[in-house]
Amino acid sequence: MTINTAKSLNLLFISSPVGPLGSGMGGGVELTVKNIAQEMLRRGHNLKVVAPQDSVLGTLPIIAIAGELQTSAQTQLNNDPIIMPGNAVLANMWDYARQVQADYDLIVNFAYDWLPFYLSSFFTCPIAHLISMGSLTDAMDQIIEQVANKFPKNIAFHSRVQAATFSFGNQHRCLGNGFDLSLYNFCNKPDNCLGWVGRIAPEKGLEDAVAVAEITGIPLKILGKIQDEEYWQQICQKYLNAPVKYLGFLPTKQLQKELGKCKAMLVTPRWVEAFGNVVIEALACGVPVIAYRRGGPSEIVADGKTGFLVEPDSVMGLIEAIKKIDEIDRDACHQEAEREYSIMAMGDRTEQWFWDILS
Ligand code: HBI
Repeated sequence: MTINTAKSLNLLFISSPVGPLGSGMGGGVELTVKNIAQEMLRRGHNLKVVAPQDSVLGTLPIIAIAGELQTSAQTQLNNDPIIMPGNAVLANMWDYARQVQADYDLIVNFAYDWLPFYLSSFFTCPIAHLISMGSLTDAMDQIIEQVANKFPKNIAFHSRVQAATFSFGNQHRCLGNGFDLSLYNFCNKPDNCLGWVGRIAPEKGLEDAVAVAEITGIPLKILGKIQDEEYWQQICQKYLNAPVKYLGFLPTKQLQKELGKCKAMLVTPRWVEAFGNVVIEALACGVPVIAYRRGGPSEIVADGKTGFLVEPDSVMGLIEAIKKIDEIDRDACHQEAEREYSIMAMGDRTEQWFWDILS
């Protein structure tokens, strides 16, 4: 069947079941869904976003579904069984998709959950899966591999290093990510402070950034949702004198205003971050990024050009890099974001993926 690429597609996006869009519980996937949806509408496609109730996504058309939220996959152990709560919002979202699938050309799954992959063979409408994290559990690895074998075009990752955490990953497309860079203002004159942005949870390694603040005395601004309260309290107790300021989970407009004033952003993941949305947000504001050489951020930061890559888990490595931060041209950071990670660049890669699946 020849696909007329001028044709507009009818797209159904199915969001993550871990929290309402806009709550911050969905982490990076919230921004990913919003940005791709916004760009597909701008390109003239028709689109609806199915998401847990109380989701808010700007002016995007949401179909709100009730039900129990899903446990976050990161909290699971490698050989944990698949857990489905009673009246699961995940199941309810996909039952809705089943009912309306005839009205759509393509369903796009953003959830890192077993069910959407398992259902791929039961739907007549093709399902595209954008994988939001690296390998976490055996059960997810197995079901993703089954779909990758049966529908090889329908699997995409954000980064090569994330794809490489799956044994079958290197045969699939990597989309990077994209951001509405018009929301981020370039700041050329930073204050003497550092920034850390992300979900506050153990896999994000915030304690290392706080340790840097305590050792160097350089103030650290912390932005993001406190997902693990106990973990946050432990850090506050352990680093009582560190010059840190928690600014909360801010909307993009305020986040970029605070972030832009930083002389560098520290990225301290303990796990293989699939991508690193916050890295792009920093670069877009002209803020160099000092990141552990681990996961998605190590694929985005050009060492010595848009920041520095550091020995993973080395606080001293972070401090050494901070001393050299003036070598980095803040304008080069902004340029890189524009070239590779604009919403347009991501839209091109994503639309190409959709046409590939449908061709
Ligand atoms: N856990 N079960 C589950 N499902 C998801 O879709 C999911 C998650 N944990 C985190 C997450 N999605 C997002 O924060 C990704 O952007 C990482």
